[in-house]
Amino acid sequence: MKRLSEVDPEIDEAIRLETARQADGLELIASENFVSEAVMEATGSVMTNKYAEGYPGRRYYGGCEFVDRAETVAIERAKALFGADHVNVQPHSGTQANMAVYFSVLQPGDTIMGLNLAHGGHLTHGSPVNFSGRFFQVISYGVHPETEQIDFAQVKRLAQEHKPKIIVVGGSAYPRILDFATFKEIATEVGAIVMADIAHPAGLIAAKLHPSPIPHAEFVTTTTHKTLRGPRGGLIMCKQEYAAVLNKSLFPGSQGGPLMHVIAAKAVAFKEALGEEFRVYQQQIQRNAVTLAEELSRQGFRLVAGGTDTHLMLVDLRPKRLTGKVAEAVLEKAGITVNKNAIPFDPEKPAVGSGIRIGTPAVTTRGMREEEMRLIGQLVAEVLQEAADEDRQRRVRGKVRELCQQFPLYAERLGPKAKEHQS
Ligand code: DSN
Repeated sequence: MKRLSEVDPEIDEAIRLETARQADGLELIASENFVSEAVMEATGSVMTNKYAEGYPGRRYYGGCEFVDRAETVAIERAKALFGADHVNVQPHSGTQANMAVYFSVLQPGDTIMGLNLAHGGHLTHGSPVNFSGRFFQVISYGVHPETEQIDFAQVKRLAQEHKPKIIVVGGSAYPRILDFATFKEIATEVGAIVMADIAHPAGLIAAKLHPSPIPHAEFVTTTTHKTLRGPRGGLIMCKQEYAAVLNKSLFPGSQGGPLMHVIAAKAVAFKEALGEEFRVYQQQIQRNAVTLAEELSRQGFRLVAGGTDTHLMLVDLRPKRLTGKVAEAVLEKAGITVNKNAIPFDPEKPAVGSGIRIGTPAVTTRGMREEEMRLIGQLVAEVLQEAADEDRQRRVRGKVRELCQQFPLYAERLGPKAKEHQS
């Protein structure tokens, strides 16, 4: 069989350069991580060749004996990991997981409530530019202007007034603990279903370092590739009474053939997450986030909601007279990858943003700990103190490279071209 480098040198080179970019820079995007070699091997396996519409034992294709085995193992492991009644491992993404839940219990035009995207929510929780905002009536709740944490008085008032069918709990830029129990109380009072979207804290929840939504939510959705450190994909859990309607809503309702190679890789990631090492890893993510937040505060940055309980933090750059867009760009020149992000009550457009979001899952996977977090906080400050100073960016780029070399990533996979690119 011909190797990729022979068949398609252009794509081979792009992959090698991306491998080098990942190895050679500090990945602080809160939703990214580095999977294990075992997860990557399953993702790149022959299971990509198989059509398997349906569910284990009830497929629309022959030859499903072994993919059935992989999917059943993935389901059982996810149930054990989160303590869920029912699991569907087929969503291709978090968005498709959320879509399948909505279409299992809602009709177009029904009302949903979710956290405002500009306050840390997610596109699929009712943004007008997303299917969720186009198909449903959306009532957004937000954070309190003083605490910058979820304003439960507002959640309660809006829920009583609008009687949503679903209350969505979760988001993509909320640094504090999600209080699922209080959401459940409000939902019960107004007859709503709770859907917890735990895409961000899923790993912390699996490791029991963040409260679990399972006792409080009829549906729980997540991606598998953030703190959970699995392949790129989605997952849905629900109470047994919704199992049949949910499965139908996912297939044939909103997806066709499942990605069996990704499902096999999800199974591998869940096995890893069930081990003791994973708990230690999640504890370190949290400690690293707290340490980095403290260092950034010491360096004079304002953190939204006063800091973090999780793996991520939001830095308000307005006091530094910087935008998120500029900060993202100059940090990238220094080899530090973050994303611009809206902060609550942001005066800037989303494409500019007044903040950056920073997360510790990926650097923690490399083995970095508190000492490195303090150094990273200082490097971020060094760059942002004089954002126009290109010498500074080059100087920090060198320090970032040195730090990354002490914590190698996929070292054995680096081909000669990637190594050239690194040097
Ligand atoms: N885009 C993801 C994130 O970065 O948080 C959410 O879907």
